Amino acid sequence: MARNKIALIGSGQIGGTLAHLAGLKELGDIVLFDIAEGVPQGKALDIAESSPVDGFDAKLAGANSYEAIEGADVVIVTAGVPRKPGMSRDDLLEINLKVMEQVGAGIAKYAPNAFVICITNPLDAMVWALQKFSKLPASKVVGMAGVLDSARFRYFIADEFNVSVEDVTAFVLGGHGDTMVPLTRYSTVAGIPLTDLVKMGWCTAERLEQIVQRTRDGGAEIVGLLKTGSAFYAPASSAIAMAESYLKDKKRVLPCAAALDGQYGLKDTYVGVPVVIGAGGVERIIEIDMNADEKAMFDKSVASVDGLVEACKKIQPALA
Ligand code: A3D
Repeated sequence: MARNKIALIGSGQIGGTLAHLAGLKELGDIVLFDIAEGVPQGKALDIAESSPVDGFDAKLAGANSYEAIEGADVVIVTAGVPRKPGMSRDDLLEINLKVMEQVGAGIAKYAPNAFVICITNPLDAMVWALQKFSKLPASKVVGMAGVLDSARFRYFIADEFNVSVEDVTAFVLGGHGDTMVPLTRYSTVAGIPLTDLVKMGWCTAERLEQIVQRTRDGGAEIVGLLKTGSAFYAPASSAIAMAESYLKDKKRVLPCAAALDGQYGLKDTYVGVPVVIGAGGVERIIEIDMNADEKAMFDKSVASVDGLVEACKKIQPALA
């Protein structure tokens, strides 16, 4: 059986980490693509040279031409520019929209059967545009944000309660931005909802709200510390979990930015919701029940995504 092929469009901080993780997990052969000459080639060679030490078999190649991604099973897109301190994700919109146009054309030509995971910000608008530019089926184009936002929430909860991260599940929905919706009612420690843990005296409602807010600000916290770029280890791990679920048909239930076609009363939009990822791509969109407060937060988040999508349509009328 031939190995899977994983193409990484963008070989910066996240792209390089993705290549390393995909190698370590033996997910397949890896192609790093970038417009910067030498960077994808250098990273590919460096990671390949680590393979004898870590004992993984994978071919790694770097490229500056889209032909190299031909026939890829999975394409993970990080091409574009990341945030600098003081920049919001939305400030990136205009530059990265142009990048999505090029990337979409490259995928359409060379990897039309791939499962595509977009990471480029502003996430929900970029994955929406990438699906339009590439014309791939909506079930094969998905955005990574919820896995990362939920992982941050899980980490903060595990740290607060001094329990294993493995026993914390968390649910963060909505757009990937300041309006994301961490759902405490659906987040648990070993199945016990966080709202019950507050009743049991594990922490106060105020403390839980602080953790929720830290989750919303999780990206900015890292940008503020790094000063020269944004988070890349946890974003890469999160996208690899999604790729692995597709390649191994694991059917994991993961919060992802998915194309909605009537679910949650929304159409022609991408927003973070729980989905099942298997060999068919996004095989199912799970519609959870929300109470009035949660629905209000979700609606606010959707409105902010809509605003970005409208901005994309103004910049690129072909998307309208
Ligand atoms: P960075 O290290 O700058 O890598 C981006 C790479 O894209 C660089 O190597 C560029 O040369 C390359 N590039 C630029 N334009 C093109 C193009 N037209 N075609 C191909 N490659 C190009 O950034 P990064 O890896 O830290 O972040 C990548 C993206 O992910 C940014 O947009 C971030 O904002 C975003 N990001 C999203 C999340 C989410 O949770 C959604 C988290 C962290 C970062």
